[in-house]
Amino acid sequence: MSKIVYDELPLIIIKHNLFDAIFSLQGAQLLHWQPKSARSPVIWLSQNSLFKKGKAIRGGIPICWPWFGNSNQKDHPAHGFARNELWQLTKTVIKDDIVSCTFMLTENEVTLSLFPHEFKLYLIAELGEKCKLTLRAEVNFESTVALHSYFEVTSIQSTLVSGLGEIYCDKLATENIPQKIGSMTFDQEVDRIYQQPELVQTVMDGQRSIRLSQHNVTDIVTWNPWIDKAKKMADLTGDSYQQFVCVESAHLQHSFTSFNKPINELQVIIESL
Ligand code: TA6
Repeated sequence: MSKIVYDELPLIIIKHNLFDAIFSLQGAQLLHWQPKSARSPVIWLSQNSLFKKGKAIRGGIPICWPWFGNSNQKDHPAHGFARNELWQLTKTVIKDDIVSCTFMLTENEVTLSLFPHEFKLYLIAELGEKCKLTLRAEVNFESTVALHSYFEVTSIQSTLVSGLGEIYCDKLATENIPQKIGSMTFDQEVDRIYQQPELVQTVMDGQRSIRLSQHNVTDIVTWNPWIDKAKKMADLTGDSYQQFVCVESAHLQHSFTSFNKPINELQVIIESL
């Protein structure tokens, strides 16, 4: 395990006999995970992403907290501040079959100006042939959360996501009607929140399957910007929208934490099959 600085950001590089992984300390963001058994990375990262202080990295698994989406308050960053702040790597355990890293973020001047509450936020990442991510929030105030995961696919047009359930809210005017209820296929921009997902989703692109096992997740968000929106995104190259699909583990419908529920955890286990 080593630490480097890439452009403006400190990265943690892990080379293990079972997998390779990279984290950004900004956002405790998993940027790369490829088990030795996988033919290509499981997690997608844009070739055009910025690595600048305070700027969101395009790809990987951004942590959206203490709010998901756009805030109703001026100057509040989309998807909260957790992905833009520098976390601490507080614990690392390296074993033959697994590497466990615990990252922590707590309040600072910037966060207090946006969210006037003390808090502790932990990401416990357990990497091996599987990738288990547990997000734990300790704050006696309302928050919502999402692990905004970008998964690498051969081609978005040949991708099907199953296990989504049948109830969803579509954030777009023109929705992409799935070919099969409970599954999602992609032939235009998709931005959808599934509100009664199954415990397991599978991302299939015809070459491999990625299985997602969820714990304490109330919503699954599926997103692909498609052609027009991708063209407006400086941190996406040309047709790179075709190489990823976002399938996000979220807790949106009701507070992830609140005064009555000051501690809560959400977890996803990712497997490349
Ligand atoms: O998760 C879907 C979404 O909320 C989309 O609406 C789109 O905004 C995407 O997240 C990416 O957001 P970002 O702030 O990372 O550009």
